[in-house]
Formats: sequence, structure tokens, C-alpha cells
Amino acid sequence: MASTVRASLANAEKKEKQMATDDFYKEAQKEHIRDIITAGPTEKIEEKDSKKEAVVESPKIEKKTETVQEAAQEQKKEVVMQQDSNQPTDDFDDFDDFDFVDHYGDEKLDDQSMLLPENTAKSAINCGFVGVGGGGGKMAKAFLDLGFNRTILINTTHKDQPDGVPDDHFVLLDGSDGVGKDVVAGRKLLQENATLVEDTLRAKLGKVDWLFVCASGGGGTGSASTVLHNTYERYLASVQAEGKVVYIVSTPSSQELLNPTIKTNSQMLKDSVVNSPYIVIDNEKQLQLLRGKVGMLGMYPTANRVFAKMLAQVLKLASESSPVQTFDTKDLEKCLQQDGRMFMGTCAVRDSKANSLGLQIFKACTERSPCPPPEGKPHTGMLLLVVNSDIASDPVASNQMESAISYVGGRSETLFSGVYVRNSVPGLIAIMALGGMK
Ligand SMILES: Nc1nc2c(ncn2[C@@H]2O[C@H](COP(=O)(O)OP(=O)(O)OP(=O)(O)O)[C@@H](O)[C@H]2O)c(=O)[nH]1
Ligand SMILES: [Mg+2]
Repeated sequence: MASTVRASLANAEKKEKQMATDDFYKEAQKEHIRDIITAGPTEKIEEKDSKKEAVVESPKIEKKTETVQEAAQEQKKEVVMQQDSNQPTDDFDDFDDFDFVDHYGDEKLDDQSMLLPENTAKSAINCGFVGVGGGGGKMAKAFLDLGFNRTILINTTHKDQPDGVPDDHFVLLDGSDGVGKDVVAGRKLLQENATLVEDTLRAKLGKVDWLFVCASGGGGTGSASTVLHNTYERYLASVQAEGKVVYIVSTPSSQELLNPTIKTNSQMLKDSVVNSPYIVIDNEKQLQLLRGKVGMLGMYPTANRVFAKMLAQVLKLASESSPVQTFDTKDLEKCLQQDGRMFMGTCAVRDSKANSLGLQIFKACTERSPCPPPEGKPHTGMLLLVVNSDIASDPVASNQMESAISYVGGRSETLFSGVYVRNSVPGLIAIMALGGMK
């Protein structure tokens, strides 16, 4: 019995000593780490007082480290010996065994160095814009100016880099200084650079769900932009995008259409987008709407800005909730994903209590839109009404707004609508879209 007690005491003493030694090692290691952090580079540690140097150079710690390393080596040898002779005997470190853990972690090893700043424009969907060719680039720039920073302009000549577009947003494809309205040359050049474009989209735009591709029909570069359709789709698939490619294409003015090359190029672009969602902007129509209001120099920049603001307003409203009726993200996605042509128009109505408000809105939006008029039976319809709180709480105006929604609803298979209240709006503002037109 006494010998058992003695043995226990001796054990306890041994343990205590051991623990004290262990604690000392732990403390010493902690202090060592603290020293390194506070002292900075190694040379500075040597300048420290001798006590700390002693800790740093403690042979016991090194011995302990050696022992751990030796143990690890022994263990490694054992594992290798136990392996089946048919199995590969890679010279792996213990830590390599757990390298899979990092792959499930939060840390991403993507190269973020080329990534453009995030969009500052409010939007229900995560989107990027690509402008191809001179006109396409200028249309895309209008979205960049509104805060859609995930925008790039692709061109075959630096001469088409619009003023005010930072270099980071401009992608010049080498091999030609423009293609001089030659759409065959444009297609060849874009195709040769397909991989570069795909990589650039990934590096600069990162993950977006919807890619709006802007191009002007008539020239050689923009008219060839759809040759990269698979490239845009491959990029979207690679970033697990949940949306689609949506084209915004312009058609030339009547004067320009007198030129057979411009006419053929433009038709080629129009024909190549029909199996995707697309918006056509009729340059003749939009220039007529602006003639007399804006000088020649400001014509396209104004037209581009006005259209960009209309689309941006739809993307923004879909991100907001309304006390009356909300047009939400899913509604917006349903409208955008419909293959075929989409019409968009907007108007302001002074008398929101007027009879036949629906007809009035439909007519005004159609006439004042830069898009060709709607045709056939559109698949989807969208009507967004923005009114001040006086109008929203007026029973007569509310009835008229309801019948206006039904009127547009009757012209499309599925209607999505929203009513938003803004006290800064003097009367009623309507934005109408009809999509899926074949
Ligand atoms: N909507 C819109 N259309 C434009 C604008 N600038 C040019 N266009 C139209 O775009 C058509 C084609 O011109 P560009 O876009 O410059 O041609 P490109 O695609 O650069 O082709 P190449 O110069 O032949 O390589 C013109 O005929 C105009 O109708 C613009 O800012 N907005
Ligand atoms: Mg050009």
C-alpha cells in the first residue's frame, strides 16, 4: 500500500515536472512568436537583449522540434512501408494529405487583378455590358456612365475608343486597324480572338448573370458581333450565370441604308440575333425624335444616354419594393429571358384620370420609343407606372391605372406590372416593354 502511494507520489511529481517543462516550452514558443511579431525582421531579434536571444536559440526547443520532425519522418516511413506495393508511393508531406480542406474553404485563388469595380448602379440583376464596334461601344459607354462598371468595349481599332472611357474598359483586338465595313473580315478577326475575349470577360467582368451585348448594324465589326455568341455563352456558363445573353442592336438611318453594304451588314446582324432575347434600336426613329432638340454632335450620345437610362430604370425599379404593386426580380428575369425581339418605350402622362389611359400610354410609348413598333402577339408584357402619392391615393386615377394595366395585359400573353410611388414625379410616368416577338 505504502509503496503504491509512494509510486503515485513519484508519478505525480514526474508529471508535474513534465508539465512544468511542457509549459515552459509552450511559453517559450509563444514568446518566440511574440518576439518575431513585435521585432519584425530577424536581424532585429538579434539586437534584442540576451534573455530573449537565449529563448530564440534555446537548444531544447530546437531539440523538441527535431524530435517532432523525427517522429513525423518515422511515421511517414511507416505509412509508406504499409502501402500496397501496387499503389503509388508519392513522396507526400503529412500536410499534403489535408490539402483538400482548402479547396472547400472560402478562400478563392482567382486572379482578381483585372476585375473591374462592381456596378454602382442599383439593379435587381447582376449584369455586365459589352459593346462591340464603334456604335456598340458608344451604346455600352452610356451604361458605364450610369455606374454599370462591369462594362467592356471591344474593337478592332483604338480610334473607336470613345472619350472618357478608361483603358481598363477598352479591349483592342490586334491584327487590323478597323475592318472598313467588311463584315467577313470582322467575323474572322473576332473569331480568331474568341479565346482572348472569353478570358477577358471572365477576368474583367467576373461573375455576372446577364450579359448585354450592344452592337450597331452597318459596320464591319459590330455587325459581326454575334459570331462570338458561343463565346459569350461559354463565359456565362463558366461563371455559373443564371441569366442569358441579351442583344441590344441598332439599325442604320434611312440615309445610311441607301448604301448596299451597310444594309446587308445590318440585316446580317438582325438575322443572327433572332434566337436570343434582343432589343432593336431604330437609329432613324431615334434621330427623328431628337432632331430639332439636339445638335448633330450630341445626337448619338443623347440617344444612347436616354435609352440606357430607360433600361437602367427598369433594372432599378425591379430591385425596389412598392406599397402598391411590385415588379420583382423574377418578373424582370421572365421578361428578359424570352427569346425574340423586345420593345421598350416610355412616356409621361399629365392627366392620370383621363379615360382610356391604357390606350394613351400604349400609343405614346410606341410613338416615342427608339424601337420599331410592337408586332404580332408578344409573349411577355411589362408595364411599370410611377406616380406621386396624390395620384396613388386618388380612386379615379387608381381605376384608370388598373384599366391601363389590363389594356397592356390584353396585348401580351403574360403581363408583369408594378406601380411605384415617387413624390418627385409631377404626374404619371409609364415604362412599357413587350417581349418575345418573332
Ligand atoms: N445607336 C447608335 N448607333 C450608332 C452610334 N454610332 C454609330 N452608330 C451606327 O453604327 C453604324 C455602324 O458604325 P460603327 O458602329 O462605327 O461600325 P463598326 O461596328 O465600328 O464597324 P467598322 O468600323 O466597319 O469596323 C453606323 O452606321 C450608325 O448607324 C451610336 O453612338 N449609337
Ligand atoms: Mg468602327
